[in-house]
Amino acid sequence: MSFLENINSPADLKQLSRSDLPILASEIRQVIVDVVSKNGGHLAPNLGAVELAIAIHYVFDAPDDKIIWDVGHQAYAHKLLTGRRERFHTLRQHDGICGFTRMSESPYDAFSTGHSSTSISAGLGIASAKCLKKETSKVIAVIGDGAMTAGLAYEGLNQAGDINKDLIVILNDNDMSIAPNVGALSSLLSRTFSAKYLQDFRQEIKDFLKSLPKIGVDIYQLAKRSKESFKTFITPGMLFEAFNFEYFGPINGHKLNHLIDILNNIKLLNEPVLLHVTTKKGKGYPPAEKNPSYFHGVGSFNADTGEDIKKESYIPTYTEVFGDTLLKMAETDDRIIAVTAAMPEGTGLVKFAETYPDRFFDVGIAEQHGVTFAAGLATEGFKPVVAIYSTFLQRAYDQILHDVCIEALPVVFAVDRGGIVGEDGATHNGIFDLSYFRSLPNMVVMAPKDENELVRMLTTALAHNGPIAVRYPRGTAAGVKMENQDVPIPIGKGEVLKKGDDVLILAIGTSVSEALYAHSTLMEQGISATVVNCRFVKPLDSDLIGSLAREIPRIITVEENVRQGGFGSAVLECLSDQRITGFLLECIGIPDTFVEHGSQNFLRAKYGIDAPAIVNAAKRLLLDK
Ligand SMILES: Cc1ncc(C[n+]2csc(CCOP(=O)(O)OP(=O)(O)O)c2C)c(N)n1
Repeated sequence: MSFLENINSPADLKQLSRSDLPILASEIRQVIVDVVSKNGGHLAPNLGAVELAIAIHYVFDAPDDKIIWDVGHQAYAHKLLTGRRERFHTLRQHDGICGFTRMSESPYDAFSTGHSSTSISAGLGIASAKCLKKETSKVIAVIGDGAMTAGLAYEGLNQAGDINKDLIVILNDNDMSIAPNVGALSSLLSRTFSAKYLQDFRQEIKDFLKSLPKIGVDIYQLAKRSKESFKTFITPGMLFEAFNFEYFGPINGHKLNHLIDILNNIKLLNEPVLLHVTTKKGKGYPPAEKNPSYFHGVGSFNADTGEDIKKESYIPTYTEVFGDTLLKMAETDDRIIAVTAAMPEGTGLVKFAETYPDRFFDVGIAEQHGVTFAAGLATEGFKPVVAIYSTFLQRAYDQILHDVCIEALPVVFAVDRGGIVGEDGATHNGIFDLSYFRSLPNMVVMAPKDENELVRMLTTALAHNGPIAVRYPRGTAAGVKMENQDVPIPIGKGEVLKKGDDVLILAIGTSVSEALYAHSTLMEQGISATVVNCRFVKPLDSDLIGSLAREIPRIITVEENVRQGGFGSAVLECLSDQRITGFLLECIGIPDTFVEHGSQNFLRAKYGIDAPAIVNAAKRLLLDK
């Protein structure tokens, strides 16, 4: 029997001797590779954090001690050690174990995560609450160097250092975000100093200071006396000590004995502490060590070879179509600039980055900054295209409003992963964007029905002199013929795809194909429908919608977005503004709930936003005379 099979809680882990722990680590790695190769998931981050999870649970007493895993994408070992071993094979499946930490899943998940860089703020809140409740248990936030590129992390550090709470931050530094990490902090962290180098450097500084006439010797004496002295002057500790954190490290995050010793010592302190741990992303699985970016988050693969087992599709993804189109457009327009927030691969911009390094900016996990940065570029006559997943762009709502929309700056938002994304679940579904974009004055909001329309919408966006968003889904495109790519779509114009007298189906984005399937099914049942691809959520084609609504007063709106404030709401407002009455309308969209993890198609059926749901709505409307 393996060690892991006997562990049902951290108390069982504590029964093991230290010499057993490396064997346990390799058992955990094997389970992770096995399950992720079948279900997909975040492989490389988890393999890098196995020893960290073991050491933390060996030393601390969860769930009294609170452990917060930033992003939560590296918490699989933590899940295996905290009573979820038997259900782990259900990882990321509907009703199974979530790919991130969830308070509702386990008392050992101290905070729900998915979006980056929240752990220090949440940890500080918990530490402050413990202080008010006079509890002495500990709070540990584990955060990656990638997550440290977000401003939110520094807001947390800044307050923590000020109010001096009992908070342990463990910086899991693997020199990688999804792609290689970016930014000035990253180069500070990756500086490793040999003892010899340090000696020589100190001597050089000493000589330099002493060589300064008069003041030099005094400064040298002062520097020598000061607690920080040279160590903080030239190590990453400098930064964290400036925030009033006690800094330890960097230490090797795969050496269990060392980790456990230092955590046992740190546990005795009652002030803000930062432990800097270096780890290897993908540790222990050669394909992931070799290609940590690819194995950051993967679909199913062959566990023996690391090779993708999905069938090669000749149809590109929407992301690829976007990336290739922007690359092509940038050839003839040197004002086009691409901006990504730590996701060059995910947003299809790798080729752009290679071809136009000067016109490509990876701002780190800093969506807010990325949007304001783009606004700055736009004020100077450039055409920034901000490519960010719908869910992460939620962070930058105020920047879109305040820095882009008020002055109607021409920033293009390429909103990838709009709609249900599937296995990543509630934190990652892009089902709010039509509503949040729609609420902003000066904003144009589009969603293509297929990849050909995506290209035309990008042409439209780059020709438009104001803020404009194009929202497209995760996954393979429709596989349609590409035509009229350079012809922009007139802003606010929809297109009638089918004509019929019984019901009017108004659809947007990928819901258009569901509407067309529904149209065929309804035809077979003797019901004729008009299907409109509305293309724009804002401005709506109010003339077209108004005139059709007068002719066919049984209306269905369809969108892969929450119903609140979305496309259907826009249609209702439009009909009411035109004083149109006497119609029946069903809004099909995501009900007022968070959509959990599961496959995209399963969830579309579960939440009633697919073709059968449209057919049922049509029948209900026809019965309701
Ligand atoms: C706000 C936000 N933007 C983007 C992401 C996508 N994302 C998930 S993990 C990750 C990289 C995190 O890097 P790091 O913190 O160093 O952890 P590692 O994966 O290297 O262990 C990114 C960009 C996210 N989860 N949240």
